[in-house]
Amino acid sequence: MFGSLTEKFSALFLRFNGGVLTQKAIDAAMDTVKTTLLEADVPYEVIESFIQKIQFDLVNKKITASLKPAELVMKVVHERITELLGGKQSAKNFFFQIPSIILMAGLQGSGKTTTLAKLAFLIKNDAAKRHKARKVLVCSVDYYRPAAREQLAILAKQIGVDVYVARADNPVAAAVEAVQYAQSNHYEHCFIDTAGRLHVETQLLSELHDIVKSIKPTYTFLVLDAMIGQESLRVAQAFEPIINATGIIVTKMDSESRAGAAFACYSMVKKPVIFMGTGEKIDDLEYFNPERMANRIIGLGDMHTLIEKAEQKIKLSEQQDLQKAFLKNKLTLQDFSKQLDMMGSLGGISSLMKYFPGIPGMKIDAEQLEKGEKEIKKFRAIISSMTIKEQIGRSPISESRRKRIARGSGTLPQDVVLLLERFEQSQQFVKILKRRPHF
Ligand SMILES: Nc1nc2c(ncn2[C@@H]2O[C@H](COP(=O)(O)OP(=O)(O)OP(=O)(O)O)[C@@H](O)[C@H]2O)c(=O)[nH]1
Ligand SMILES: [Mg+2]
Repeated sequence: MFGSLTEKFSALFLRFNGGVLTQKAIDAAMDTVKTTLLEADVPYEVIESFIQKIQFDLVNKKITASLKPAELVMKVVHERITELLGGKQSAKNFFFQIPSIILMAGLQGSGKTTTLAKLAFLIKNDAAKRHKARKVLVCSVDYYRPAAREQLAILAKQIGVDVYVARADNPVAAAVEAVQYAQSNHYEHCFIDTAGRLHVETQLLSELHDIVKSIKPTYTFLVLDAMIGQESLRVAQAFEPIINATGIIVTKMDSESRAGAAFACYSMVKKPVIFMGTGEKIDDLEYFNPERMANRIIGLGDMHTLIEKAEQKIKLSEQQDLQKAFLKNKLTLQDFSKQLDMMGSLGGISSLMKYFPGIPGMKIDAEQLEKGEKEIKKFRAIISSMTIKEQIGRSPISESRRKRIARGSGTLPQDVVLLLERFEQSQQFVKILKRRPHF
């Protein structure tokens, strides 16, 4: 996501390791910060004031025995990036009140419809975890592109929410109709999807203005595509007076994009980024947390988000089973396969890497990564071609069995040997971990 940004920040902190914090060193570091942020498409004026603040902090903060120069620089940069992204205040998780009307606004192709579906899915999923059900209605008031309404209907079906098809022939009346329908049918959340335009246009804005005035949404989200760079600032500045957004959703964060601009929105329009889209799938949506994002940007990793992701995507019973096996020191190939499945549900190695400290800034060989992912796929296929007894270690895997398993999984006998070696290594690892006093 921020590959090069993180890489540069990590290198910057390394430069201070063991060094002394002289004015010359600070100036040189600030030059690096400036070019790094410019490359990430953060607007110049935002960078200027950001750097002034960091310089002020560095000059005014004392280096203590417990804080080395590199750590001090890192701390100051971290604090200021957090502030730039919205501060600690907006780190609180956002939640949707009941009942609520949610309006999506943004340019064409920014991801309004996709994000609407992701939000509806999130609401349903969160409620389901608490054994609750939510009545959600979605309605598209895009009267320019018939396929847009069709797209929303398909997504709604996928996630199991109701679609309202308005009879009115204009977007404002249609939105009013949908909201009235939601209210009289006791829907807890009603989403309104609006039409986008390629550029900011008066007609689009005045239509949005009328919709907002007529339905008075509880939440209005401005959806910004991270890939459009500084254009997103102009969009935010044009939309904001009209829609008075609750917050911003930055989409396509999974692309190696110039997301810096979208993040600078907070300092320009004073509206927080609340969610970010990290892919095309329905659950590729994360709460935006400025402090954790600052961690990721400067290479401290983001284990919190990873753990939350794991909790969301992996069934509690599976986590517990694995934990039990782990504690009993009895990991079987079946458990090993479950571990691999879990990695898969979290998006594979490349996706996991982003959350680990230090790793995002390191150059990872794409070839190695691909090899690792392929290996995992192979291992899962091999284990599923074994008999249950083989999987739980009751039948030793002889040479003839190895051949049979390889044939069944479309792999080679040496792949089976490699899997058994890896499994053995993971057993050793468990033993070492268990010997540690705090485990
Ligand atoms: N990679 C990636 N793609 C996304 C993300 N969000 C949306 N997209 C893709 O962006 C494209 C446009 O998304 P839509 O949701 O149709 O955008 P829209 O704003 O509703 O577009 P209009 O209705 O035409 O104005 C689709 O191909 C989506 O799959 C994201 O977070 N990551
Ligand atoms: Mg759309």
